[in-house]
Amino acid sequence: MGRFEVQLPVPPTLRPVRTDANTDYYEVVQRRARREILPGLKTTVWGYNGAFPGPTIRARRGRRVVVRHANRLDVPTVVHLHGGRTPSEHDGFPMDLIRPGRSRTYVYPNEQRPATLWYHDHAMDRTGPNVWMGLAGMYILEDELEDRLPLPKGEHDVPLIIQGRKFGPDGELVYSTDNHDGAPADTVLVNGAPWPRMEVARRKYRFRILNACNANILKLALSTDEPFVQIGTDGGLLPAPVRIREIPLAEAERVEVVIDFAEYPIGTKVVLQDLKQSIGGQRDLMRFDVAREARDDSLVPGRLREVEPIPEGEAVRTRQFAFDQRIAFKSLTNVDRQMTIDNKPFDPDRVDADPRLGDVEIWKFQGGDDHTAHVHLVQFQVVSRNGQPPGEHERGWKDTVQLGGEVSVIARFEGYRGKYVLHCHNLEHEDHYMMARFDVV
Ligand SMILES: [Cu+2]
Repeated sequence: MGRFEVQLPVPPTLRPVRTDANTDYYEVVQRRARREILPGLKTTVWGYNGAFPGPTIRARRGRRVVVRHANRLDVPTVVHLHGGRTPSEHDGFPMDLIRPGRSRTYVYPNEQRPATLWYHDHAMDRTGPNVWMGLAGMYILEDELEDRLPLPKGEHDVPLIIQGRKFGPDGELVYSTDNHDGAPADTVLVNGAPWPRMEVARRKYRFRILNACNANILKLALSTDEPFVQIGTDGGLLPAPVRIREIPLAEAERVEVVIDFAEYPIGTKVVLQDLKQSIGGQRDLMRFDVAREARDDSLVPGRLREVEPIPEGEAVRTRQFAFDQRIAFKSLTNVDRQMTIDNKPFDPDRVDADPRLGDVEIWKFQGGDDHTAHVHLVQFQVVSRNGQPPGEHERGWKDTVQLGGEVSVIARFEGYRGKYVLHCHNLEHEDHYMMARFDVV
Protein backbone atom coordinates (compact mmCIF):
# COMPACT_ATOMS: atom_id res chain seq x y z
CA MET A 1 0.00 0.00 0.00
CA GLY A 2 0.96 3.62 -0.37
CA ARG A 3 2.92 5.56 2.18
CA PHE A 4 1.76 8.55 4.21
CA GLU A 5 -1.87 8.36 3.10
CA VAL A 6 -3.49 7.70 6.45
CA GLN A 7 -3.69 10.38 9.14
CA LEU A 8 -1.93 9.53 12.36
CA PRO A 9 -4.55 8.54 14.93
CA VAL A 10 -3.97 9.26 18.60
CA PRO A 11 -5.34 6.59 20.96
CA PRO A 12 -8.14 8.06 23.09
CA THR A 13 -7.59 8.55 26.80
CA LEU A 14 -9.54 6.05 28.87
CA ARG A 15 -12.12 7.60 31.20
CA PRO A 16 -12.45 6.27 34.73
CA VAL A 17 -15.80 4.68 35.59
CA ARG A 18 -15.51 6.37 38.97
CA THR A 19 -13.04 8.25 41.10
CA ASP A 20 -12.64 8.89 44.80
CA ALA A 21 -10.23 10.89 46.95
CA ASN A 22 -7.13 8.91 46.02
CA THR A 23 -8.08 6.43 43.26
CA ASP A 24 -9.26 6.32 39.66
CA TYR A 25 -11.18 3.17 38.73
CA TYR A 26 -11.20 1.82 35.18
CA GLU A 27 -12.87 -1.07 33.42
CA VAL A 28 -11.42 -2.70 30.34
CA VAL A 29 -12.93 -5.50 28.28
CA GLN A 30 -10.45 -7.59 26.32
CA ARG A 31 -12.39 -8.55 23.24
CA ARG A 32 -12.32 -9.29 19.56
CA ALA A 33 -13.19 -6.54 17.15
CA ARG A 34 -13.02 -5.92 13.42
CA ARG A 35 -11.06 -2.77 12.65
CA GLU A 36 -10.04 -1.03 9.45
CA ILE A 37 -6.25 -0.86 9.80
CA LEU A 38 -5.32 -1.19 6.13
CA PRO A 39 -7.58 1.04 4.00
CA GLY A 40 -10.50 -0.93 2.56
CA LEU A 41 -9.85 -4.12 4.56
CA LYS A 42 -11.10 -5.43 7.90
CA THR A 43 -8.75 -6.97 10.43
CA THR A 44 -9.69 -9.11 13.41
CA VAL A 45 -7.95 -7.75 16.49
CA TRP A 46 -7.88 -8.70 20.16
CA GLY A 47 -8.03 -5.34 21.80
CA TYR A 48 -8.39 -3.62 25.14
CA ASN A 49 -11.99 -2.43 24.65
CA GLY A 50 -11.56 -3.76 21.12
CA ALA A 51 -9.09 -0.98 20.24
CA PHE A 52 -5.77 -1.37 18.40
CA PRO A 53 -3.66 -0.22 20.17
CA GLY A 54 -5.51 0.07 23.47
CA PRO A 55 -6.74 3.32 25.01
CA THR A 56 -4.19 5.46 26.88
CA ILE A 57 -4.37 5.56 30.65
CA ARG A 58 -3.21 8.86 32.16
CA ALA A 59 -2.19 8.60 35.79
CA ARG A 60 -0.97 11.02 38.45
CA ARG A 61 1.88 10.24 40.78
CA GLY A 62 0.62 9.23 44.21
CA ARG A 63 -2.92 8.61 42.94
CA ARG A 64 -3.88 4.95 42.61
CA VAL A 65 -5.18 3.45 39.40
CA VAL A 66 -7.38 0.37 39.67
CA VAL A 67 -8.19 -1.43 36.42
CA ARG A 68 -10.65 -4.29 36.19
CA HIS A 69 -9.88 -6.37 33.11
CA ALA A 70 -12.57 -8.72 31.80
CA ASN A 71 -11.30 -11.38 29.41
CA ARG A 72 -13.87 -12.00 26.68
CA LEU A 73 -11.32 -13.64 24.38
CA ASP A 74 -10.90 -17.38 23.81
CA VAL A 75 -7.41 -17.43 25.26
CA PRO A 76 -5.96 -16.80 28.71
CA THR A 77 -4.41 -13.37 29.22
CA VAL A 78 -2.32 -11.50 31.78
CA VAL A 79 -1.83 -7.74 32.10
CA HIS A 80 1.58 -6.26 32.93
CA LEU A 81 2.25 -2.56 33.48
CA HIS A 82 5.66 -2.26 31.86
CA GLY A 83 7.94 0.01 33.89
CA GLY A 84 5.57 0.06 36.84
CA ARG A 85 6.65 -0.35 40.45
CA THR A 86 3.79 -2.70 41.19
CA PRO A 87 3.04 -5.15 44.01
CA SER A 88 3.80 -8.70 42.89
CA GLU A 89 0.17 -9.88 42.82
CA HIS A 90 -0.70 -7.03 40.43
CA ASP A 91 2.42 -7.19 38.28
CA GLY A 92 1.18 -9.77 35.82
CA PHE A 93 3.27 -12.80 36.67
CA PRO A 94 2.94 -15.05 33.58
CA MET A 95 1.03 -17.76 35.49
CA ASP A 96 -1.48 -15.33 37.04
CA LEU A 97 -3.84 -15.94 34.14
CA ILE A 98 -7.21 -14.38 33.50
CA ARG A 99 -9.11 -17.32 32.02
CA PRO A 100 -11.61 -16.66 29.23
CA GLY A 101 -14.85 -15.38 30.74
CA ARG A 102 -13.16 -14.29 33.97
CA SER A 103 -11.85 -10.96 35.16
CA ARG A 104 -9.11 -9.63 37.38
CA THR A 105 -8.50 -6.31 39.08
CA TYR A 106 -5.07 -4.74 38.98
CA VAL A 107 -3.97 -2.04 41.42
CA TYR A 108 -1.22 0.42 40.46
CA PRO A 109 0.05 2.63 43.30
CA ASN A 110 1.88 5.06 40.95
CA GLU A 111 4.43 5.76 43.69
CA GLN A 112 7.27 6.33 41.26
CA ARG A 113 8.81 8.88 38.95
CA PRO A 114 6.59 10.09 36.15
CA ALA A 115 7.33 8.25 32.91
CA THR A 116 5.92 6.88 29.71
CA LEU A 117 4.86 3.37 30.66
CA TRP A 118 2.75 0.90 28.73
CA TYR A 119 0.50 -2.00 29.54
CA HIS A 120 0.49 -5.19 27.57
CA ASP A 121 -0.22 -8.88 27.72
CA HIS A 122 2.18 -11.20 29.58
CA ALA A 123 0.50 -14.62 29.48
CA MET A 124 2.67 -17.71 29.83
CA ASP A 125 3.73 -19.10 26.44
CA ARG A 126 1.48 -16.76 24.48
CA THR A 127 2.52 -13.17 25.09
CA GLY A 128 3.74 -12.93 21.47
CA PRO A 129 0.44 -13.74 19.75
CA ASN A 130 -1.62 -11.85 22.35
CA VAL A 131 0.35 -8.64 21.87
CA TRP A 132 0.52 -9.16 18.10
CA MET A 133 -3.27 -9.26 17.95
CA GLY A 134 -3.53 -5.97 19.80
CA LEU A 135 -3.17 -6.28 23.59
CA ALA A 136 -0.96 -3.24 24.21
CA GLY A 137 -1.61 0.37 25.22
CA MET A 138 0.09 3.47 26.62
CA TYR A 139 0.14 4.46 30.30
CA ILE A 140 1.39 7.96 30.97
CA LEU A 141 2.30 8.93 34.51
CA GLU A 142 2.67 12.62 35.37
CA ASP A 143 3.08 14.92 38.38
CA GLU A 144 3.07 18.60 39.33
CA LEU A 145 6.82 18.98 38.89
CA GLU A 146 6.54 17.90 35.29
CA ASP A 147 3.43 20.05 34.78
CA ARG A 148 5.48 23.10 35.73
CA LEU A 149 8.12 22.50 33.04
CA PRO A 150 7.45 24.55 29.89
CA LEU A 151 7.62 21.47 27.61
CA PRO A 152 5.00 21.07 24.85
CA LYS A 153 1.69 19.92 26.36
CA GLY A 154 -1.80 18.83 25.44
CA GLU A 155 -2.25 18.19 21.72
CA HIS A 156 1.48 18.86 21.30
CA ASP A 157 2.41 15.94 23.56
CA VAL A 158 1.88 12.95 21.29
CA PRO A 159 2.43 9.23 21.88
CA LEU A 160 3.87 7.28 18.94
CA ILE A 161 3.43 3.53 19.31
CA ILE A 162 5.50 1.81 16.64
CA GLN A 163 4.58 -1.76 15.73
CA GLY A 164 5.74 -4.06 12.95
CA ARG A 165 2.98 -6.39 11.76
CA LYS A 166 2.24 -8.72 8.87
CA PHE A 167 -1.12 -8.99 7.13
CA GLY A 168 -2.58 -11.52 4.70
CA PRO A 169 -4.25 -10.44 1.46
CA ASP A 170 -7.61 -10.68 3.29
CA GLY A 171 -6.45 -8.08 5.81
CA GLU A 172 -6.06 -10.55 8.69
CA LEU A 173 -2.96 -10.47 10.87
CA VAL A 174 -0.48 -13.25 10.11
CA TYR A 175 1.58 -14.47 13.05
CA SER A 176 4.57 -16.79 13.13
CA THR A 177 7.28 -17.26 15.72
CA ASP A 178 9.77 -18.03 12.92
CA ASN A 179 11.18 -20.94 14.92
CA HIS A 180 11.22 -18.64 17.98
CA ASP A 181 13.48 -16.08 16.29
CA GLY A 182 10.78 -13.43 16.40
CA ALA A 183 7.57 -12.72 14.50
CA PRO A 184 8.36 -11.59 10.92
CA ALA A 185 6.82 -8.21 10.08
CA ASP A 186 6.63 -6.23 6.86
CA THR A 187 4.12 -3.49 7.66
CA VAL A 188 4.81 -0.44 9.83
CA LEU A 189 2.01 0.70 12.11
CA VAL A 190 2.19 3.86 14.19
CA ASN A 191 -0.69 4.21 16.67
CA GLY A 192 -2.35 1.41 14.70
CA ALA A 193 -2.16 3.11 11.28
CA PRO A 194 0.11 2.04 8.40
CA TRP A 195 2.92 4.53 7.57
CA PRO A 196 0.78 7.46 8.70
CA ARG A 197 1.32 11.17 8.24
CA MET A 198 0.75 13.90 10.77
CA GLU A 199 0.17 17.52 9.91
CA VAL A 200 2.20 19.65 12.26
CA ALA A 201 2.51 23.36 12.93
CA ARG A 202 5.78 25.30 12.90
CA ARG A 203 6.41 24.80 16.60
CA LYS A 204 7.74 22.26 19.09
CA TYR A 205 6.12 18.89 19.79
CA ARG A 206 6.90 16.34 22.45
CA PHE A 207 6.78 12.76 21.21
CA ARG A 208 6.66 9.74 23.52
CA ILE A 209 7.95 7.00 21.27
CA LEU A 210 7.40 3.36 22.20
CA ASN A 211 8.82 0.42 20.30
CA ALA A 212 5.89 -1.97 20.72
CA CYS A 213 7.18 -4.42 18.10
CA ASN A 214 7.26 -8.09 18.99
CA ALA A 215 10.72 -8.59 17.55
CA ASN A 216 12.13 -5.54 15.76
CA ILE A 217 15.01 -3.44 17.00
CA LEU A 218 14.84 0.05 15.48
CA LYS A 219 17.23 2.95 15.02
CA LEU A 220 15.31 6.20 14.76
CA ALA A 221 16.42 9.18 12.67
CA LEU A 222 14.88 12.10 10.78
CA SER A 223 15.10 12.30 6.97
CA THR A 224 16.29 15.91 7.28
CA ASP A 225 19.38 14.70 9.16
CA GLU A 226 18.50 17.13 11.96
CA PRO A 227 19.02 15.80 15.48
CA PHE A 228 16.25 14.92 17.90
CA VAL A 229 16.27 16.67 21.25
CA GLN A 230 15.99 13.69 23.57
CA ILE A 231 14.38 14.56 26.89
CA GLY A 232 13.46 11.18 28.35
CA THR A 233 14.00 7.45 28.54
CA ASP A 234 11.99 4.46 29.83
CA GLY A 235 11.96 5.84 33.36
CA GLY A 236 11.14 9.47 32.67
CA LEU A 237 12.91 12.74 32.04
CA LEU A 238 16.67 13.05 31.69
CA PRO A 239 18.62 15.56 33.82
CA ALA A 240 19.22 17.65 30.69
CA PRO A 241 18.20 17.46 27.03
CA VAL A 242 20.56 15.72 24.61
CA ARG A 243 20.87 16.46 20.90
CA ILE A 244 21.14 13.13 19.13
CA ARG A 245 20.84 12.14 15.45
CA GLU A 246 20.24 8.40 15.77
CA ILE A 247 18.37 6.72 18.60
CA PRO A 248 18.54 2.94 18.90
CA LEU A 249 15.22 1.67 20.25
CA ALA A 250 14.81 -2.01 21.07
CA GLU A 251 11.54 -3.78 21.81
CA ALA A 252 9.65 -2.15 24.71
CA GLU A 253 12.09 0.74 25.08
CA ARG A 254 10.68 4.26 25.17
CA VAL A 255 12.30 7.49 24.25
CA GLU A 256 10.90 10.99 24.61
CA VAL A 257 12.01 13.60 22.11
CA VAL A 258 11.15 17.17 21.18
CA ILE A 259 11.12 18.10 17.50
CA ASP A 260 10.93 21.79 16.64
CA PHE A 261 9.20 22.07 13.27
CA ALA A 262 9.82 25.84 13.30
CA GLU A 263 13.19 24.91 11.83
CA TYR A 264 11.45 24.05 8.57
CA PRO A 265 9.45 26.14 6.08
CA ILE A 266 5.80 25.29 5.49
CA GLY A 267 5.52 22.46 3.00
CA THR A 268 8.51 20.55 4.37
CA LYS A 269 7.99 16.83 4.79
CA VAL A 270 10.00 15.23 7.57
CA VAL A 271 10.12 11.44 7.59
CA LEU A 272 10.71 9.50 10.78
CA GLN A 273 12.97 6.66 9.72
CA ASP A 274 14.33 3.39 10.98
CA LEU A 275 17.93 3.27 9.80
CA LYS A 276 18.10 -0.45 10.58
CA GLN A 277 15.18 -1.11 8.22
CA SER A 278 14.18 -3.78 10.66
CA ILE A 279 10.52 -4.04 9.65
CA GLY A 280 10.65 -5.89 6.34
CA GLY A 281 13.49 -3.75 5.01
CA GLN A 282 11.39 -0.57 5.30
CA ARG A 283 13.20 2.63 6.11
CA ASP A 284 10.15 4.89 6.46
CA LEU A 285 7.99 4.80 9.58
CA MET A 286 5.80 7.91 9.31
CA ARG A 287 5.89 11.48 8.01
CA PHE A 288 5.39 14.90 9.54
CA ASP A 289 4.00 17.49 7.10
CA VAL A 290 4.79 21.04 8.19
CA ALA A 291 1.48 22.69 7.36
CA ARG A 292 0.90 25.93 9.25
CA GLU A 293 2.22 28.67 11.48
CA ALA A 294 1.60 28.55 15.20
CA ARG A 295 2.43 30.38 18.36
CA ASP A 296 4.80 28.48 20.57
CA ASP A 297 5.20 29.24 24.26
CA SER A 298 6.90 25.95 24.97
CA LEU A 299 10.58 25.57 25.76
CA VAL A 300 13.02 22.77 26.40
CA PRO A 301 14.67 23.91 29.63
CA GLY A 302 18.35 23.21 30.09
CA ARG A 303 17.56 21.30 33.27
CA LEU A 304 14.72 18.80 33.19
CA ARG A 305 14.67 16.52 36.20
CA GLU A 306 17.33 15.33 38.58
CA VAL A 307 18.57 11.77 38.13
CA GLU A 308 20.58 10.71 41.14
CA PRO A 309 23.19 8.15 40.14
CA ILE A 310 23.18 4.97 42.23
CA PRO A 311 26.79 4.70 43.46
CA GLU A 312 28.39 1.42 42.42
CA GLY A 313 29.86 1.23 45.92
CA GLU A 314 26.37 0.66 47.31
CA ALA A 315 25.96 -2.60 45.40
CA VAL A 316 26.00 -5.57 47.78
CA ARG A 317 25.93 -8.21 45.06
CA THR A 318 26.66 -8.76 41.39
CA ARG A 319 24.74 -11.30 39.35
CA GLN A 320 25.20 -12.42 35.78
CA PHE A 321 22.54 -13.50 33.33
CA ALA A 322 23.60 -15.06 30.01
CA PHE A 323 20.96 -14.83 27.27
CA ASP A 324 21.53 -17.77 24.95
CA GLN A 325 19.86 -20.77 23.37
CA ARG A 326 20.12 -24.52 23.59
CA ILE A 327 18.87 -27.61 21.83
CA ALA A 328 16.58 -29.75 23.98
CA PHE A 329 15.95 -33.33 22.87
CA LYS A 330 12.38 -34.19 23.79
CA SER A 331 12.82 -37.46 21.91
CA LEU A 332 15.13 -38.70 19.17
CA THR A 333 12.98 -37.06 16.53
CA ASN A 334 11.57 -34.16 18.52
CA VAL A 335 14.26 -31.55 18.91
CA ASP A 336 13.36 -28.20 20.43
CA ARG A 337 15.42 -25.03 20.14
CA GLN A 338 14.95 -23.17 23.40
CA MET A 339 15.88 -19.60 24.24
CA THR A 340 17.44 -19.59 27.69
CA ILE A 341 18.87 -17.48 30.48
CA ASP A 342 21.91 -19.16 32.06
CA ASN A 343 21.19 -22.24 29.97
CA LYS A 344 17.84 -22.72 31.70
CA PRO A 345 14.40 -22.38 30.15
CA PHE A 346 11.89 -20.39 32.25
CA ASP A 347 10.34 -22.30 35.13
CA PRO A 348 7.75 -20.26 37.05
CA ASP A 349 8.42 -22.36 40.16
CA ARG A 350 12.20 -21.89 40.19
CA VAL A 351 13.70 -18.78 41.79
CA ASP A 352 16.73 -17.68 39.80
CA ALA A 353 17.66 -14.61 41.87
CA ASP A 354 16.60 -13.37 45.28
CA PRO A 355 17.59 -9.76 45.96
CA ARG A 356 16.68 -8.44 49.41
CA LEU A 357 14.21 -5.59 49.64
CA GLY A 358 16.12 -2.31 49.54
CA ASP A 359 19.41 -3.81 48.36
CA VAL A 360 21.40 -2.37 45.50
CA GLU A 361 22.66 -4.96 43.03
CA ILE A 362 24.61 -4.92 39.79
CA TRP A 363 23.22 -7.20 37.11
CA LYS A 364 25.37 -8.09 34.13
CA PHE A 365 23.49 -9.19 31.05
CA GLN A 366 25.43 -11.12 28.44
CA GLY A 367 24.19 -12.11 25.02
CA GLY A 368 23.76 -11.22 21.39
CA ASP A 369 22.40 -7.91 20.17
CA ASP A 370 19.16 -9.59 19.08
CA HIS A 371 18.15 -9.78 22.75
CA THR A 372 16.59 -7.09 24.92
CA ALA A 373 16.66 -7.46 28.71
CA HIS A 374 13.71 -6.18 30.73
CA VAL A 375 13.53 -6.28 34.52
CA HIS A 376 10.16 -5.95 36.27
CA LEU A 377 9.57 -3.82 39.40
CA VAL A 378 12.67 -1.62 39.17
CA GLN A 379 14.12 1.15 37.10
CA PHE A 380 17.86 0.68 36.69
CA GLN A 381 20.79 2.72 35.44
CA VAL A 382 23.14 1.41 32.78
CA VAL A 383 26.62 1.32 34.30
CA SER A 384 28.54 0.18 31.25
CA ARG A 385 28.22 -1.40 27.84
CA ASN A 386 31.16 -3.65 27.03
CA GLY A 387 33.31 -1.77 29.52
CA GLN A 388 32.46 1.59 27.97
CA PRO A 389 30.03 4.22 29.26
CA PRO A 390 26.42 3.61 28.15
CA GLY A 391 25.20 5.04 24.87
CA GLU A 392 23.97 8.63 24.92
CA HIS A 393 20.39 7.47 24.42
CA GLU A 394 20.42 5.11 27.42
CA ARG A 395 21.45 7.37 30.31
CA GLY A 396 18.94 8.11 33.02
CA TRP A 397 16.39 5.60 34.27
CA LYS A 398 15.77 2.46 32.25
CA ASP A 399 13.81 -0.77 32.59
CA THR A 400 14.73 -2.30 29.24
CA VAL A 401 18.09 -2.47 27.50
CA GLN A 402 19.35 -3.94 24.28
CA LEU A 403 22.11 -6.51 24.71
CA GLY A 404 25.22 -7.09 22.61
CA GLY A 405 28.24 -8.30 24.54
CA GLU A 406 27.93 -7.39 28.21
CA VAL A 407 25.70 -4.69 29.62
CA SER A 408 25.94 -3.88 33.35
CA VAL A 409 23.05 -2.22 35.11
CA ILE A 410 22.55 -1.13 38.71
CA ALA A 411 19.25 -1.10 40.57
CA ARG A 412 17.80 -0.69 44.02
CA PHE A 413 15.23 -3.40 44.66
CA GLU A 414 12.74 -1.28 46.52
CA GLY A 415 9.00 -1.21 46.63
CA TYR A 416 7.62 -4.66 47.28
CA ARG A 417 8.59 -8.17 48.20
CA GLY A 418 7.38 -11.00 46.03
CA LYS A 419 7.92 -12.78 42.76
CA TYR A 420 8.80 -10.95 39.55
CA VAL A 421 10.45 -11.78 36.24
CA LEU A 422 13.25 -10.60 34.02
CA HIS A 423 13.14 -11.63 30.41
CA CYS A 424 14.00 -10.95 26.81
CA HIS A 425 11.53 -8.52 25.21
CA ASN A 426 11.74 -10.20 21.86
CA LEU A 427 8.34 -11.69 22.63
CA GLU A 428 8.98 -14.90 20.73
CA HIS A 429 12.18 -15.42 22.71
CA GLU A 430 10.27 -14.66 25.90
CA ASP A 431 7.50 -17.12 25.06
CA HIS A 432 10.08 -19.77 24.30
CA TYR A 433 11.47 -19.52 27.80
CA MET A 434 13.98 -16.65 27.74
CA MET A 435 12.74 -15.54 31.12
CA ALA A 436 13.81 -15.96 34.74
CA ARG A 437 11.96 -15.51 38.00
CA PHE A 438 13.41 -13.35 40.73
CA ASP A 439 11.95 -12.94 44.18
CA VAL A 440 12.46 -9.83 46.26
CA VAL A 441 12.84 -11.25 49.76
CU1 LIG B 1 15.99 -12.59 23.04
